[in-house]
Amino acid sequence: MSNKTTTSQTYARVHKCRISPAIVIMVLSFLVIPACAQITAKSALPENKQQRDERMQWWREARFGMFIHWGVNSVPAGTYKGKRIPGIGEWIMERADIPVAEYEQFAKQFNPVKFNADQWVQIARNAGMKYIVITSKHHDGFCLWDSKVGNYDIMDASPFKRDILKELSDSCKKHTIRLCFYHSIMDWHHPDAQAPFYPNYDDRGERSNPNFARYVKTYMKPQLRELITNYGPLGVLWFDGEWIKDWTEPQGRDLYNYVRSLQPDIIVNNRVGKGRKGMQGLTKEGYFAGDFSTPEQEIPPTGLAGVDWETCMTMNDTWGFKSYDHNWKSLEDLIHKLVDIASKGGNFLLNVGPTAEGIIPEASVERLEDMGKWMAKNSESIYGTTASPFEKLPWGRCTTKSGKLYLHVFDWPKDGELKVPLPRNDVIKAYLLAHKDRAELLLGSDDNGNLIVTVPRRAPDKVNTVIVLEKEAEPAVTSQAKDGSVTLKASNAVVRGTNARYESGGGKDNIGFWTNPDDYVIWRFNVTKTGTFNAEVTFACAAGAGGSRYVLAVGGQELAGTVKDTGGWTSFVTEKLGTVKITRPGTYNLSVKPKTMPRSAVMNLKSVTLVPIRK
Ligand code: H79
Repeated sequence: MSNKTTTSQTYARVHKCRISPAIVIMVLSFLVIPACAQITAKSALPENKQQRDERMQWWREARFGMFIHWGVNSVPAGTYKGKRIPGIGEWIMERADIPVAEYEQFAKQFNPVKFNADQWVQIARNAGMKYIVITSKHHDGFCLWDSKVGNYDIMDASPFKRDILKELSDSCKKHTIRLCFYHSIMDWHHPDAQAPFYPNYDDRGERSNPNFARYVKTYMKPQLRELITNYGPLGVLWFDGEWIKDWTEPQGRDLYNYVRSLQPDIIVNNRVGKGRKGMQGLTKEGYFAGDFSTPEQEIPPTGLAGVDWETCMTMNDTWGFKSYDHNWKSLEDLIHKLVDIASKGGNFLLNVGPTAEGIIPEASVERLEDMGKWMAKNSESIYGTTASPFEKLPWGRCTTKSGKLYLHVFDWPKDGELKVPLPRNDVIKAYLLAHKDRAELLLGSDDNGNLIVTVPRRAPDKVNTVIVLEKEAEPAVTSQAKDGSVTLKASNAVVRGTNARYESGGGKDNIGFWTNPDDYVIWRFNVTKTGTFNAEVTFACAAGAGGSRYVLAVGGQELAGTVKDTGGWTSFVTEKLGTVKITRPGTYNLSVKPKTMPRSAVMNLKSVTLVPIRK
């Protein structure tokens, strides 16, 4: 298999909406199907977009998870009968043509006495990972839990006799990590599945086992029921080995529905059905079983609008432990990959392959610890972010959320000037995410209208320094009323500055605390009925506080106003300021900016109304 990874610097603009969690509501509404439910293409279940968004929310926010490939393949650890077997370690049964009965002997030697679920979960947590996906059963068919449906499992076929998945399930609950299972549809051990195909257990879809339906009905599905009901609630069921001839898209759909009927909010990968395109893992057109795409050992060149995806990847060249694979990726490479993926709107599922003793290899632990150190300072730029708005950035990557851009600088500018393709005016301030004092970085622009951030001469973090850009908030757009008037209320204004803010209650419904004359307010509104309008300002000002002068600007026109005493901070009056002409339909800004503030405050501003003048 190919171990190439793509880290192309092209991006796509991806926009996803996030909805607050309401899993209870989701489950209820799932049971009571709304008459007008819009059926999404991705799911076989009646689920509308909002319900799907709620179900996917934790996963989309998590961005970083741990894959654990573990089982009896860690006993041979890449060597069979004294020979080093090429390829990925968990495939040794297939690669070395090991007969079932012989392979079963490894199960008898699988006694991972050093396994400590808490330790593993801590390693994931400290790395900043939010979920763990462990192989409940890999292609070799060995089960890591106490299955009542079969006896090729940790209790009945190995000397260990501890329920590994139960211990992990308890630990994950304790440490608030989501537990997820990888489960292979292909099974090289079960006589009704691929076992009789020895020595080609994986014949790439050539042959059928006439009893495969029985395996699905009496073995695989009951086992999945055990996993969901006894070890859940689960985060994800991560299927694999779906390419065999015996597996079809309708079976995939049926399995998807089956696991979701057992746990309605469970998330299922696209390998449940036949929809994945090779190792790139994206779902083909027209297929819909599964909730997310699964690129394996590669990162897509761009993000994909509206597609949930997760790249799974090894830290060396094997998933299951191989004693002699020391080809570890560097810390820098791993952090860059995590960020590259986040900048394209995907998740990173990074693998560890523990030994037959139950130890996660030291090389993996070190890298995870170091990723954790970076995450401890910078995870705000990963969790809950969405894809970069930029096509390409020569120095690194960008992630974004709620009015902030996170610039991940891989290549630090030697001249101390970081160029960002954004207008200077779109940005309020910039600071280093890892610096607690959030000292503001100097902002400027070049002749081509690019933002220039002046940064320290030396990179504060050699691997990846994150610079936060806080963007100007965009005011909501107010529409014109039927009569053509536009009422801009304080509650809809965006306030820029340090002191002024919206206040309400006790007769107040206005911009107040306006004690800094540099603060100003801005609205956006839409005009369909053009014409000439009277601009009316509703405000209040306590006796003795008046006299501030201000400018109301709209559509390139300015009207001057002077605040008079109205008798109290809640004694509102409406004053006509003058007329403005709006000759084209469109979206406009209206701002109110103080010029002078001779006393303690500017005013309490309740609203600005544009009233059309009838001819
Ligand atoms: O569990 C790990 C591996 O053991 C398993 N997936 C990860 C997560 C795996 N890696 N490689 N393979 C399985 C080999 C499968 C390759 C192929 Fe195909 C199957 C080539 C042709 C059929 C996948 C499906 C690529 C094209 C179609």
